[in-house]
Amino acid sequence: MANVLRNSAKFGFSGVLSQLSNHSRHGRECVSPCFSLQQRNSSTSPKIKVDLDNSTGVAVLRMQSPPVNSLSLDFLTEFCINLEKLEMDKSCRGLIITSTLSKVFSAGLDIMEMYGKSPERCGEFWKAVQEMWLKLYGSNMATIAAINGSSPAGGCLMSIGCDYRIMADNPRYSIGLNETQLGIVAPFWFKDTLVNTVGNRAAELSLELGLLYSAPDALKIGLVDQLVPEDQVLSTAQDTMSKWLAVPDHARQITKSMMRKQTIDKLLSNREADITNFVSFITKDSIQRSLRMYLEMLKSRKA
Ligand code: CO8
Repeated sequence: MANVLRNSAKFGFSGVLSQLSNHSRHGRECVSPCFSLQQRNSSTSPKIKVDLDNSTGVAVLRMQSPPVNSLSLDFLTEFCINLEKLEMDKSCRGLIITSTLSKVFSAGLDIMEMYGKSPERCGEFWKAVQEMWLKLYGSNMATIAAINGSSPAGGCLMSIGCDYRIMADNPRYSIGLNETQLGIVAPFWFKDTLVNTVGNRAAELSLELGLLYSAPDALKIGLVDQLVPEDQVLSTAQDTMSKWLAVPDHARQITKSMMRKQTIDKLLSNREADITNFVSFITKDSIQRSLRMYLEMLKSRKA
């Protein structure tokens, strides 16, 4: 989408359209899965596995970082590299994100990356969080989160960064931006993404109270789009993706850009200030104390 936007400035709207149709990865060519001709490209890095099916143009990115797919600096770096590779691969038109772990999609940001770390390291970490969101929210690919477990905080951000969300119909799984429960504050671009997904009032309640929604409640407020039995999350995502890919790419991409550009630009033009804010906030003694108490609570739950 970043390319579409750049070209839109350079060539004007019709120029972009003709450019796009020249290189068209047009929807209807490869929507129906043709298993006999299926060709797969796989890549595995320690925390992420990607399978691209060349016959459908759909990649499945599996997060496989036990115990909870927390978003550490290493994880985010791998995630961004994989996303960038897929974005540049003209044969890839759709991306499904899911988890290999039982019960957890992603536990969100790795709290250990925010606890007891130097300001420099915190800044580097936050830049990687921004990068993950910018790449995902602005992706040219159609993106679907196949949420097969709990997805708090940064896990929820990753889910709402996608175009569509399918969640396992399991009342034990929860999703939401629960930052205030940790004594921290979701930054404006987390908030904007949530508002764009569920509307202002639901976002306000959700953020102030740090609510984690059960799967049925998440469906009620529109935080997820569909619930399906747990063993059908991925197959439903694949079926749904074929509908998204039936729409010509250029029309879908320009529309997506129209919906999301303002939100993305807001972070792009405040990126450094956002890093400075994060670092000065997270390194405060009072916030470090809140994080320590939260970590202790997580450990004591197990005991
Ligand atoms: N980061 C680091 N470690 C974690 C995290 C995490 N986010 N979540 C869990 N862990 C650890 C646990 O401490 C535990 O460690 P150990 O085995 O050493 O005791 C291990 O992972 C397994 O955890 P559980 O036993 O709790 O696993 P369950 O399968 O029972 O539960 C859950 C999985 C539901 C994901 C549960 O672990 C949980 O609720 N985790 C906390 C999730 C959370 O609150 N994340 C918020 C992170 S903050 C964020 O993403 C946005 C921050 C924005 C910053 C803005 C500042 C300005």
